[in-house]
Amino acid sequence: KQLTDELRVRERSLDTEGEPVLDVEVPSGAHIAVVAVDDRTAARLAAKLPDDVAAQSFGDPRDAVQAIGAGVDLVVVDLTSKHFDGLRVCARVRSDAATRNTPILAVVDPDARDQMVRALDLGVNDVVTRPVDAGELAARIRTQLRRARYADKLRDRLDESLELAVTDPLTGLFNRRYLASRLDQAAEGFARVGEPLSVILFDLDQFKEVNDKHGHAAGDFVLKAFADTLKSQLRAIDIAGRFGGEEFLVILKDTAADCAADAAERVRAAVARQDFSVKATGDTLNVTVSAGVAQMRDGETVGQLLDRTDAALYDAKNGGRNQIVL
Ligand code: GH3
Ligand code: MG
Ligand code: MG
Ligand code: MG
Repeated sequence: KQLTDELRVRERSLDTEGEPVLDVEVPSGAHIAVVAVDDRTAARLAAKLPDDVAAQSFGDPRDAVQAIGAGVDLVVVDLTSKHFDGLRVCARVRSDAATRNTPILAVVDPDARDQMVRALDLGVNDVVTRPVDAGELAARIRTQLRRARYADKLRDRLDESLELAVTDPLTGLFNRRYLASRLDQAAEGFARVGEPLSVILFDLDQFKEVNDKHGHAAGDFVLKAFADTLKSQLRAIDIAGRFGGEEFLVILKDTAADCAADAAERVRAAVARQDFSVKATGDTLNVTVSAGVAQMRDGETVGQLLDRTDAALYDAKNGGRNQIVL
């Protein structure tokens, strides 16, 4: 409930139809790079910038593309010289990952309409015509800086929302819904190119007892500690998540069953020797985990694969727990 409320608030703040919800201030002290055909032209153009920005001018496009990185907030490129391919600089700024979203302002000749169109096609955000009026330049810069900052904030909010939507809040691992979608995806990959796909289903042993004897908070603590161990024992490309209460699913792409079983055994052994004392109470808990492992077979559905994994887990429990069954 709390999570859905939170998501709804975020959703509303992402809604660009209504009132702008994100307040963005026009940044002062912005770093602006000015690029022109030679040092003198670049310096003259830089002199028209507002006083509250930090300007750096370049009379050589090679120096410019080298120096323009994440620290630059806006780029002004003078396209009016025949001897200087300013559009190349624009293209470079647009294609580089660090500057992909950096606003570009182009200076164009008022009668060179095709040049202006090409610049806008290339992703230049706005143009200002020669002779450059300092007031107009300042206004266009302010607008672009504000727009860029707004877009940055939106991107951050979106990243946060997406992360929330796929994360289990207690353990920080992926949640069941996300696991299901990744498993479907991996199964498609298996069906298409036959890349081996294995899954591990972990279930903490006698976990009800942990709650009963030590309280729900201690139970939560164990779940978190187990999640950390799980992550640290697996490869970064393995997809680990909380499948249910004290059940954890791991999707191992491009992995055969014996390797998956090795990984599961590594986790089991780590948990068995891990000290699960609860800091707050000083209680020492004896925590173990069981797991079922299965590899996807030809013609099998995801549901059938999970059923076999579950059956293997059941065997591990019946076999005395603290063990892996393949
Ligand atoms: P087994 O070895 O057969 O798996 O025994 P078990 O006690 O672990 O199995 P059972 O399924 O009977 O109990 C699971 C317990 O996990 C019951 C439930 O209260 C607890 N649980 C599920 N989710 C959470 C949670 O988010 N926090 C806490 N503290 N406990 C949880
Ligand atoms: Mg269970
Ligand atoms: Mg259990
Ligand atoms: Mg059980």
